[in-house]
Amino acid sequence: MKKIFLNLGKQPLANSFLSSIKKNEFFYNLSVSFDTTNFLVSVTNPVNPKKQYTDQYAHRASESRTMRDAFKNTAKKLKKRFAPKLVMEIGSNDGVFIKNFQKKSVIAVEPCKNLANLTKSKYKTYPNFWNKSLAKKIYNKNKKADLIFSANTISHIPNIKETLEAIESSLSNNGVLVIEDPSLKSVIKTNSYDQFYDEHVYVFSALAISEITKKFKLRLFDAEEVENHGGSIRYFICKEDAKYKKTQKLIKIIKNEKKNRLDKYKTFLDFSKRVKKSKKDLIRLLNRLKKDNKKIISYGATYKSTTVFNYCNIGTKYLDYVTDTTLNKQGKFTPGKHIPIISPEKGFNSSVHYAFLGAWNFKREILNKEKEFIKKGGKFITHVPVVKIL
Ligand code: JHZ
Repeated sequence: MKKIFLNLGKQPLANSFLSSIKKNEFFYNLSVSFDTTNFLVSVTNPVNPKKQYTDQYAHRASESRTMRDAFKNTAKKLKKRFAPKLVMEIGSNDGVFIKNFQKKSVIAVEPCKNLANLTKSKYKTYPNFWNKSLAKKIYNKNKKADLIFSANTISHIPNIKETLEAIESSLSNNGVLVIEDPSLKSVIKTNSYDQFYDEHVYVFSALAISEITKKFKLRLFDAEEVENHGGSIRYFICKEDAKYKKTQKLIKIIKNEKKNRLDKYKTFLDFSKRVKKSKKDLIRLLNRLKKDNKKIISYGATYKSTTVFNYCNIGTKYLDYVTDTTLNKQGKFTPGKHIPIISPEKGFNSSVHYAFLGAWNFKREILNKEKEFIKKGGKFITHVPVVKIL
């Protein structure tokens, strides 16, 4: 049974960076539920993917050094462990993962045409949504895949049933599905409620993945906690009768999730109380800084900050602008709150007193890069795990 535990109010699409401020912007109500039967945490009423994954899609996975390195290492490890002959990636974005494989051994699936265009000249790229009919088309033309990889994508597809069925039919007998998505344990522990937005339809736990895969002739046999995006889990899944044995690592992760009570509704109700407090604390801090005439900006026009700004009602009253390195976000306005986005070269300088870490998941990379700013007295603000000045 699905039970709502969090209401983050009216939200725009996290990806809808605006070229000009328009009046009829699309908003939906963002509430999050816990399913007491399979432990799945999901957005209660998901948005139609056709509205989200358009040819205007903004996020480029290779925009941070941290992620470029992470994908390179992951590819290396997977090659060594599974020696796949045919690799398929679902949600290949700008090709940051597949570029670590030989051209001929890779199939890319990417519904956003602007992104698919970036990889199609080098790799076999299907510019389509992942579903059963696409899967059939692909495995009829090619072979079945020995490795299906998907980072930050399976959690984005509302129809998990069809997604997993299509994957099961596309895997070779001992093929492996490796998916990586933000971990529920990290979200709850670090109070990162901004991991909930329209695209993050699910925030998975090993408990939930284990339950749900069982229903589709698949089996979770291994998992690994990784630092990516503020704490993610990489899941290793195979067909139910494949050769892989359940690992101790997985058993430990599931045990730990139970210890953290990720199978209990009460855990999420408590989380929801902490989220309300985080909102109050952030507004209080920003009001205090504004009273002292401080210039505050935000660092990284993340999808996550769309949730924070709209839930906490943070607009240009508090933040002068947002800086972001992504070219196609610059010159635009943030969804819902319409804060201008500019390049760091233009906006990240000594006139800034405080920078809210929209990209808190890259805290280490950013603090390292911005030593000069800190040396000159500039400060960062974060809301993860609690609202504070760093
Ligand atoms: P980042 C996106 O979410 C959307 P977002 C998506 N739904 C998802 O699941 C995750 O990614 C994985 C900028 N930046 O990665 C670049 C700087 O300006 O946290 C990015 O625009 N300077 C697919 O948007 C943004 O910040 C820097 O030094 O929440 C980071 O976005 C660095 C490091 C980044 O994902």
